[in-house]
Amino acid sequence: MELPMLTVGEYSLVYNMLSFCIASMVFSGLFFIIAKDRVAPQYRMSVILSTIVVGIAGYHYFRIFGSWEAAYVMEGANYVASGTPFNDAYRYMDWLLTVPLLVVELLLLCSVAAERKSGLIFNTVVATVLMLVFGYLGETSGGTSLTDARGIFGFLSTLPFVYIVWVLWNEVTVAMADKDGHLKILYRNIRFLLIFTWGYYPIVYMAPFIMDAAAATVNVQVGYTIADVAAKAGYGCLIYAIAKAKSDEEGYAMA
Ligand SMILES: *C/C=C(C)/C=C/C=C(C)/C=C/C1=C(C)CCCC1(C)C
Repeated sequence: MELPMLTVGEYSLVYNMLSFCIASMVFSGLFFIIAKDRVAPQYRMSVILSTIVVGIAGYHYFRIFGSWEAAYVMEGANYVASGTPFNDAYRYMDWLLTVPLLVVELLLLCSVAAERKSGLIFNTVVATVLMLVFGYLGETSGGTSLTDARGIFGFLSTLPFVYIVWVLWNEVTVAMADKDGHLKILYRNIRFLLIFTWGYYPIVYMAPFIMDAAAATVNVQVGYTIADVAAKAGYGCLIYAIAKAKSDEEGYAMA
């Protein structure tokens, strides 16, 4: 992908968002490690998976940040491509590891019956791989319209995406049906967080369809970064809150 010339403001916006994201991932991870023992042992795996997710993302954002710095140099009053390519693969490698883990940590808190659980995990994990492989092919195709490779792979990626969101929405809906009060509200919140954050990725992906190259580059980087903070660190906090509420309900007291 050709890197367009950016103004100092555009370049710095991406730079600062990447930096903000590293801090969010590292310190939410620290929080999850410290808070883990406050939930009952049977719910700890979800909090552990949250820690792993933000750890993997923190590492990749560190690499994306370095790649962004290396990909641009100042020329006059603007930033121009240095010749070192910007590595988009870090983002997709990150998602390939973290998206299945995010799916699993939520399913673990939904009390899915044991005989359905492994099948459901298998299907959703296969769907995430398909979603991301198609997404990567479109993202790196250099396409900018609905009818070229970006549009076509984006469409293919959306099919498994709809399946995953549908499964998670249904499982959370079933899990919250017999709950009330605080716990029900938390389940409802994570269902909304899921829809709004996951739904935001395909919208960001469409930026090159409607914007010039500089605006699209900035919107894609900033958009995915905001979505990742909400869908990993924010989601992890809600996962913790649900695990804690379930523990409290069952009378668990930290030793
Ligand atoms: C932590 C990272 C997360 C939760 C990433 C989620 C990514 C998606 C839901 C991406 C979806 C896409 C489409 C549905 C179509 C266009 C291509 C993608 C990969 C951006």
